[in-house]
Amino acid sequence: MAETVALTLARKTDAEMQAEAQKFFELMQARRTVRDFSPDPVDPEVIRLAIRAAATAPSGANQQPWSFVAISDTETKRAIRLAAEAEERAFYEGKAGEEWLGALAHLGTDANKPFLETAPWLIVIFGQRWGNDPEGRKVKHYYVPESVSIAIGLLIASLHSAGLATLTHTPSPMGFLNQICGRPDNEKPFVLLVVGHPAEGARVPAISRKAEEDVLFWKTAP
Ligand code: IYR
Repeated sequence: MAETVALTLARKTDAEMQAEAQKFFELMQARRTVRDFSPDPVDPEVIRLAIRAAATAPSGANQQPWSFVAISDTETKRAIRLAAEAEERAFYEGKAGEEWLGALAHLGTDANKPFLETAPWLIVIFGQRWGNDPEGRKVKHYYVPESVSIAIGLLIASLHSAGLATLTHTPSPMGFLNQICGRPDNEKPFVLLVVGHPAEGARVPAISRKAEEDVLFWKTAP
């Protein structure tokens, strides 16, 4: 038998649940992806706590197949910017193709990524394709993309709840991040998360969220 411990989770009333869910929805619906960051510093303790929250995510076989690299060092941010902009130039100058560039056009993005140096923090989230047991033998990891993506969702939610802006940046390919961050080959970069306060007067694209009936489908008793 697997070892168990008591679960501590207080039951809420319907009214409490609805109030909490409403509050969380209102918090999350105010989140926007930001590309215009203030250089103002952010306390590393906030970054640490957000990563601790992210690392509570459910994961395949509870293997917790992630690592987080939190970067505020100017030199490292510069190296990441240079490598990312090189990939982005290749993307915007041909690799993307007309259709992809068309889908992106409303965001107004281009190959310049000054925020990689301006923002006080970059967090690179790596997924561990496999692990090592205490004897150094390879251990297969399960559901790595799902697990890491859930952790990234929690990380973004935590940073947003702390009042910080984030940008999920994914230059492609991102292999340069292993080298710059000093992470081993079994780890794959999933997202380069840019974190900080928005620049004063920052603006974001006018977007809308899909209507509820286009994303939520009930199958309830008639
Ligand atoms: N990585 C590029 C392009 C890009 C792609 C998608 I899909 C986006 O939602 C946004 C940008 C860039 O960062 O500019």
